[in-house]
Amino acid sequence: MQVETSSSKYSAKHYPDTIRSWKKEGNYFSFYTSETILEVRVISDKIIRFRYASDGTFQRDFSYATSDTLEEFPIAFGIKEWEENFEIYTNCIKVLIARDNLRVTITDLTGKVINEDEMGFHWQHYLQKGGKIVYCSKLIQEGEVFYGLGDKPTDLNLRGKRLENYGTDAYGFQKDTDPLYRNIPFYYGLHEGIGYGIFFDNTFRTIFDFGKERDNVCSFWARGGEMNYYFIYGPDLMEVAEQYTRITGTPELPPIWTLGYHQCRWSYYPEKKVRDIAAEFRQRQIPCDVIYLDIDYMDGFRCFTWNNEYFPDPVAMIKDLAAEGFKVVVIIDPGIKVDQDYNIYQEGIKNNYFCKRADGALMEGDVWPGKCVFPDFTNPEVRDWWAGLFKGLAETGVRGVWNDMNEPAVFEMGSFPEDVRHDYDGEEVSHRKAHNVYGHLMSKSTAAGLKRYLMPHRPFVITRSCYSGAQRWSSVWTGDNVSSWEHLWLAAVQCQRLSVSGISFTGSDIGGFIGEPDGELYTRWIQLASFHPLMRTHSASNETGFNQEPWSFGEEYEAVVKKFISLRYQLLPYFYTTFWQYAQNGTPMIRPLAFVAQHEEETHDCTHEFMFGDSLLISYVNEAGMKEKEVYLPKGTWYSYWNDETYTGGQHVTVPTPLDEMPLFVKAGAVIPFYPVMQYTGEHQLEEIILEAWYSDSITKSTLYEDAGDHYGYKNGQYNIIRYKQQSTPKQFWLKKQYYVNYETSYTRVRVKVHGLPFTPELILGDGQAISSFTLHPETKVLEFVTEKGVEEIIIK
Ligand code: MIG
Repeated sequence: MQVETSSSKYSAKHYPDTIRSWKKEGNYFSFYTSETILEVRVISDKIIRFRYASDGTFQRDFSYATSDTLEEFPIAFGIKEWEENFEIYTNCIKVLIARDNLRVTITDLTGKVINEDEMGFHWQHYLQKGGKIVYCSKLIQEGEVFYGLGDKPTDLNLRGKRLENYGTDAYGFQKDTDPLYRNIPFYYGLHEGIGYGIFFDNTFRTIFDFGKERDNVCSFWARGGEMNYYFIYGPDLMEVAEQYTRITGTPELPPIWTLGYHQCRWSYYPEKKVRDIAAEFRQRQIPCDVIYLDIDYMDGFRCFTWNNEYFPDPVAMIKDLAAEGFKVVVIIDPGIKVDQDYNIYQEGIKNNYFCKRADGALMEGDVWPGKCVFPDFTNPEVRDWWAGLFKGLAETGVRGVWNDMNEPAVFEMGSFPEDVRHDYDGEEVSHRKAHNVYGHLMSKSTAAGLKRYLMPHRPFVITRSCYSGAQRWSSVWTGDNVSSWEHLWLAAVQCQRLSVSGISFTGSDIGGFIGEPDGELYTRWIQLASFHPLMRTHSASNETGFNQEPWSFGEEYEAVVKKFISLRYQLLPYFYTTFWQYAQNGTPMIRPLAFVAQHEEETHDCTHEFMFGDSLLISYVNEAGMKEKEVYLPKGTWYSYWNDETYTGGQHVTVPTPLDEMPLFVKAGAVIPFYPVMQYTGEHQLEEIILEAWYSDSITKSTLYEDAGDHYGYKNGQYNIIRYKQQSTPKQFWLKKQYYVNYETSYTRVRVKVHGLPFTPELILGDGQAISSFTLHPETKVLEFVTEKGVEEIIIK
C-alpha cells in the first residue's frame, strides 16, 4: 500500500495563487486565479459548497450522493470586498477568502473561527494513474474533536487518526481495521461548543487525517476527481447531522415490521428447518417478524433462482410463514454465474451489461457460484434491468432483499482491479472512481425493483456496502463481526457513528457472525441491539452446526432475551416515531452522548452510552460478569427505567447491572407510547395503547407518530402526529395534547401510567371530567388509569 504524506513522492504540490477576478451569478460566486477556480455556492444560511478546478476547468457536476429534493434557501447573503480578502456572508456565518491564495476561513457573525484552512486546497499530478490528487488541509482548533465517517470500527472521537474510504470485504475485522465496507466521506468537528461538518463528495479513494500526521492539521484528499465539499454549520451537532442528511437524502418510512426482531443464519435450509425455526419462536412466545434465507436457497448460488431440492415450493412455504406473521428476506449477491444455460447470464452478455477490463475482456472473478461476471450498476440501463429481475421474487412472496458482497468482493482478487471500466451514468470511468459506489448503486436498483413489484407494500433492503446517501433506499448491517466482548463494543460504536453519518437504519449481527458467543455475551448483545433500529441475530454457523437463536443458551438466558425482545415490541410506537423524525428531518435515531450534550466535555469521548430517540438513554453492558456500571448522565433529571429512581445529571452515577437489566434511563418529562406485547407486528388489532409519562417540573414535549405501518397512505396525509406537552408543578400534573389526526387507529382507549408524582393524587380529570377509577401501585407509586382516545387534557391533583 502506498503511504501518502504531505511530502508525497508523486510530484510537486501545487497551490492556488492570487485572485485575479471574480463574479457572482445568483447564489454562485467564482474566484479566478491564474490556474485555479474556486466556486462558492450558498445553499442556505449554514450550508456552503466549495468546489475547485485546479486547472481552470470543472469536471461534470454529478453526484450519486445528493438528493434530488435538496432545496436551496440562500435567504440573505452577499459579498464584501476587503483589502486582504473577500467576505461572503449569510445570516449565520462569514466566509473569508484570501486574495493571495484562496485560503478560506469561516467564522460566526461575531468573528469567532469555526473552521480555517491551513494550506487549504492544493493538488499534485498523479503521474502513474492520471488526473490529480486533490487535497484540502485545515487547522485543528484548540481542543477540537472529530466524529463521523460511517462505519469505522474505532473510538467515536477520531482525533489523532487517519482513515480512508475504499469499500472492503473485511471478514472478521477488528478494532481499527480500515478501510471497511462503507464509504462515507463526511466528518464533524467540535471545539468550544461549536460544531460543524464537512462532506467531501468524491467517490475515489478518500483519505482523512485528523491530526495524525501533524498535530494541529486536519486534512482530507482523494486520488482523483475534484475537491468538492459541503461545509455545514451547526453550531449544534444534531443540526449538522440533520443538514447533512437533508443534503444526502432521507428515507421513506419502512414497513413497521422491519423494526421488529429479525432472525438470520448462514444458512437456514431446507424448508423444514425454516419452518421449524419459525414454529419455535411462536411456541416459545418470543416475538419475531423476519426470517432470512442466505445463499443456500439458490440453485448453485445463481441469483434469482431457487434450489428445488431444499425449497420445492417456495410460494407455499412463504405463504404459510406469512400466516404465522413471518416476512421472508432473501440474499442477492452481485456475482452472476458464468453459465451459458442461465438466462440472467445470457441476457447480461447479450446486452453488454457486465463490467469489462480495460482491454475489453469481461471482468471475471470467483465468488460463491464459481466463475462470475458482474453487472455494471453505474449504468442506468443495467440498474433498470436489475430492478426488473425482482419481479419473480416479489411474486413468490419475498418481502425484502439483502445485498451482500457488493464492495465488490471477489475471492482471491479481493475486489475488482482498478482498470475495470464503468459507465458511471455516461461518463465512462475506471474502477478507481466507481469502486466506492458499486454496492451503493446495486442496492439502489434493488430497492427500485422491490418498490416496483411489492406495491402496495413498502420495500425493505439491507446492504453491506454503500456510499453517502444510501439511507434513501437501504438499511445496513455492520458486516462480518466476531463473537467477542470487544465486538459488542464495536457494534455499539459503529451504529452510533453510522447513525450520525446519515444512516440510522443500522444494526450488527447480534452475538457475532464468526465464532460462538456464550449465553451471557449473547444476552448482553440482545440488550444493546434492542435499541438499534435494525435488530437481527446472524451467524456463520453452517459449518459448525452451532445454533444462535434466542433459546440456544439455556433457560436463564432465554428468559432475559425474551424480556428484551418483548420490550422492543412494546416500544414499537416509540421506535416508529423516532424513525419518522429521521425520515422527516434527518434526525439521527441513535444519538451519541456528545451529540445530545456537546457542551459537557465528559461526553466527547463517551462510547458506552447513547440515546435512542428523544427520551431514552442506554448504557449497555460490555464486560463479562459486570455487576455494576458507572454511567455519565448529561445535565437534567433522569429516571431509572427499572425502578423510577431519579438522578440528577451532569455527573457520574453507579447503577447495578444484574443480567436481566441493562442501565436504561428515561428523561424526566418524557411521554412514551407503548403497545401491548405481540408476537409479531399486527398480530392483534390494537384495542388500547399505553402512554407512560415521567413527571417533570419543567415544560417538556414528546411526540407520537402513527400511520398504517405499511403502504403509502401516509404520503396522502393519512397519519397522526400527536404532541404531548407536560407542564406540571409539584402540586399538579398537567398533560396537554396537540395533534394532527387523519388516520383512524383501531384502538379506542389510552391507558395512562404516570411515574414519579411528587404528591399523592386525589383527583384525575380527563377534559374536565373526573376519572374515578384508578390504581396507585403501592410499591412503584405509579398511577394508572384509562381514558378515551380523544381526551386532550389530563390534570392530576
Ligand atoms: O463470503 O452469504 O457478510 O452476512 O452470511 C461470505 C454468506 C458471504 C458474507 C456476509 C454474511 C453472509 C455470508 N456472506
